[in-house]
Amino acid sequence: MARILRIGGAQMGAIQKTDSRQVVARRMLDLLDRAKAQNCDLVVYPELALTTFFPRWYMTDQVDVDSWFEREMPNAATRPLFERAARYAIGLTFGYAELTSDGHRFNTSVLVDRDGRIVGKYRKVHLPGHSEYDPQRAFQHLEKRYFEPGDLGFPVWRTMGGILGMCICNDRRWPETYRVMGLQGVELITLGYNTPSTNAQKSDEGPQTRLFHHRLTLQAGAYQNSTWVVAVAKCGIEDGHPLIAGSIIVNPDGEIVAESQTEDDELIVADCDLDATVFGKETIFDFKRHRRVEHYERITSQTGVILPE
Ligand code: ING
Repeated sequence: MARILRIGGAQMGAIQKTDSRQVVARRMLDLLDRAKAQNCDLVVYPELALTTFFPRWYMTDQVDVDSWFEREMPNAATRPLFERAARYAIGLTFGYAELTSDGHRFNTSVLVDRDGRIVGKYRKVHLPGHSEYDPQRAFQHLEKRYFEPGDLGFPVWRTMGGILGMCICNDRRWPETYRVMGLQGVELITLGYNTPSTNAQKSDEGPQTRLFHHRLTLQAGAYQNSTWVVAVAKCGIEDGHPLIAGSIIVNPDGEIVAESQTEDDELIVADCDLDATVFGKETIFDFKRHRRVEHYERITSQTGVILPE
């Protein structure tokens, strides 16, 4: 028995501050066409796929900030993408900045099924960076300024013959992200990311270290929860600021089965057999047989460290 989903990781190169959503949408449509040509079932786009990574810019005027947000989804810029994907019977996930009708702002990702219906929404829980201008940093990372922490938890959805979940970028660095979905039986997790190639606070940390931590966390999350993980970059140099590429598809054994080779728009493809998750879930990571929750209390009761006497 095999439940194979052919996954297309639609890595996107740089989006400049002046690039319109319409120009970006055309690039996304081109990647969708490439995915169609390779008979993909689901296409995964990056975090904040419609615009440049605007949290690198310090803004004080809310009108300027809100110009980076979407008030409805689909909307004028994305409707062609939804319509063509539905015509192709291909599912999508992609990230965007969400401004809700009651005035809340989230770093959001949606899961769209083969009929073009939004079946799942996730709002980024782990927001990195800071909320005020930090002159010590080589560049700003103001996600805590522009977004609220996600209020939907880490849901999973039954769709496309399996159990799928989403997270976003910094979430991948936190083991809780994968485990909460693992405890719901997740078989494939998609995520987009925009990761600066250098550390704004540690000048000697360059892209190689960034790429090492990126792969490490994804491979660990996949293996420790016996799930597929599909991670797709927005990369390249945006207004002088480099972002890592390294889009990868990781199997339930934690092995990388596909990886991008460029820092541009590029489609990586892999056949992901969701049944490959079963052995791990029934043996080494059979949570109900092996976990000892009576010893894990600190994980949910404590936020920070409490040092010993
Ligand atoms: N970007 C980065 C990420 O988590 C970051 C921010 C990089 C935080 C490296 C810590 C270390 O990949 C986003 N958008 O979360």
